[in-house]
Amino acid sequence: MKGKFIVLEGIDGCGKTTQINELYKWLPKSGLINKNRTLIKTREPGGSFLGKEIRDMILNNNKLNSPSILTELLLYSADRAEHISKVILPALQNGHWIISDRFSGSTLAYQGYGREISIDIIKKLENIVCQNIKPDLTIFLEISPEESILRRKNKVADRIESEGLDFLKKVNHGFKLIALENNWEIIKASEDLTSIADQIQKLLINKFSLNK
Ligand code: T5A
Repeated sequence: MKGKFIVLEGIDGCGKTTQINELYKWLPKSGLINKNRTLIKTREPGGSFLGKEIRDMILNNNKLNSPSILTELLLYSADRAEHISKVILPALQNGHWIISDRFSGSTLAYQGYGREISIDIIKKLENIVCQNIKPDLTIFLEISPEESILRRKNKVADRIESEGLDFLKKVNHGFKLIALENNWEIIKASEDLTSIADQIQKLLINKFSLNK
């Protein structure tokens, strides 16, 4: 039996990590996952052994040695290829469940709409990288770029987070278009943590309940 692949997407600080941690506590008790299967919590970039090194390379805030935008795209793609081959694909083939903080939608939003690399090129690259793997469910946590910046004001920004408001606006616009085009579930993530967690749980029950 194939496992399930669930992805949370959104701009920086929208609450993906917070909600994935909530899901990671709730899902094993939910009755949705078969008893002999496990739940894997992962992220991009950095979900594989090699990916951790790629993550450091991409997010390192050394302005003098920033990668070109094409190199940046290829590094995110290399991270994803490794993540899929070594973590996601084997887990799904063995019936396990995966929740991932970001996936290919982030590349379309950040490198496509944010950096303005051709969407067509990114989609072609993703076809190679993703090896026919598609999430069973993607949830877009939607907050405004202004709120994103406010939420992260006490945190040291990584290289991508340092791009500022205008960049974030382009990425957010991209995420909204991608979400509509791909029928992602959209949740207003400016609400309180518990209400968002409840909405995510309801979505999963509706989609994956064995009684349906
Ligand atoms: N990237 C990634 C690309 O450019 N291309 C790609 O292909 C991929 C995969 C990755 C960076 O790389 C870029 C995107 C990113 O810039 P990351 O580690 O995923 O980096 O970074 P972020 O998404 O920026 O991670 P953050 O941890 O900053 O954001 P989260 O996980 O969305 O948010 P979270 O849960 O850590 O919450 C942020 C803050 O808000 C509070 C939390 O307590 C925390 O302080 N918060 C709330 N406050 C009020 N109400 C709520 N409902 C809240 N929920 C959380």
